[in-house]
Amino acid sequence: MDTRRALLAALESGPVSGPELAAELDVSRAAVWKAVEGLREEGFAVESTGEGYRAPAEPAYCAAGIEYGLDAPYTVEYHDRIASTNDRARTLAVADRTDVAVVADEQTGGRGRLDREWVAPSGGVWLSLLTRPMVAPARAPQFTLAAAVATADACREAGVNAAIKWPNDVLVTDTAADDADRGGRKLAGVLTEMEGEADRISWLVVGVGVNANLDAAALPAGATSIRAERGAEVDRRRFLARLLERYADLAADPDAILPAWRERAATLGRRVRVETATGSVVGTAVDVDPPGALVVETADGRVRVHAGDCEHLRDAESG
Ligand code: BT5
Repeated sequence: MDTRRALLAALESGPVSGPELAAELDVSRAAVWKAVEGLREEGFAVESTGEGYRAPAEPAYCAAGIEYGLDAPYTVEYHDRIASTNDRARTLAVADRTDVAVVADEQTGGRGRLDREWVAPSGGVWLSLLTRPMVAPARAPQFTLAAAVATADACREAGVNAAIKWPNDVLVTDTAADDADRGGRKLAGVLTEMEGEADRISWLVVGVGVNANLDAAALPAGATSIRAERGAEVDRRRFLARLLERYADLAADPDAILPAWRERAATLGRRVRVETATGSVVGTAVDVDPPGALVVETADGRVRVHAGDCEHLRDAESG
């Protein structure tokens, strides 16, 4: 472990003195001091007290702040502003990095699926997680589902009644206006990108955009934010840590992903219209099959849809 990481870990269990830590890590006192200064420069305001160095009571939303107390095997790279965290994670993938969470306060060129624009002003949670799971490329969709589950759970813990619309949207669905909203207001989306060989993913970037502390007015029509829903700011540092921890747990236990997704789904049991590359499929969404296909009961029988845009229909609507 490098000195910075070791220092962060040590601060978790209370104040620690420089000389003590230097002895423990077998590095010079100057190296410890440099690590402290480095954390402060990142925005993690380490305090100097009579008992030694102490973590700030309210760590800032920055790389060290997010890593502090994080129980997931990722390092964090933080940007105040960047074009797209997914683009940055792809660059890191090409540079042979892995297990990095790229986080930005603001994106100027955020992307949705099919090169659609993703609006990402300052105040959101914009994340791209680079990993190299040892599975076949065909199983990549399960990570999109896992990210949606992790996001929905983090939103629920923040007090927002979130549910998942297949395959990648996290929605708020708890108002009488739901039907008028065509199934809910969009709180978050997931964009998964990868490169793979025949039998193995070489890198996977799971991009998650959550409208955290934003005004609905700054977002496209039909979108909402955690702040707008709960009427108060969410602590983005804690929120993101929960999301990453939940995602790491699911990624390590793939059999848990589909059952968890089904439990949080707003789509199952609904009438849907799914626009796919080969036309639209209308019917009742009845299940999700591995690795993430939506099973739709249509007038002509069951259809499995692997990719597309899904719209929830009112029950009487036939499309
Ligand atoms: C998505 O695409 O929902 C995936 C969004 C992924 C964004 C993250 S942010 C971190 C990472 N870095 C990136 O560059 N991207 C990822 P899709 O299902 O195609 O939905 C896109 C559509 O959602 C747009 O066409 C708009 O209609 C709408 N939209 C755009 N910005 C939005 C926002 N902030 N909130 C809700 N809806 C939005």
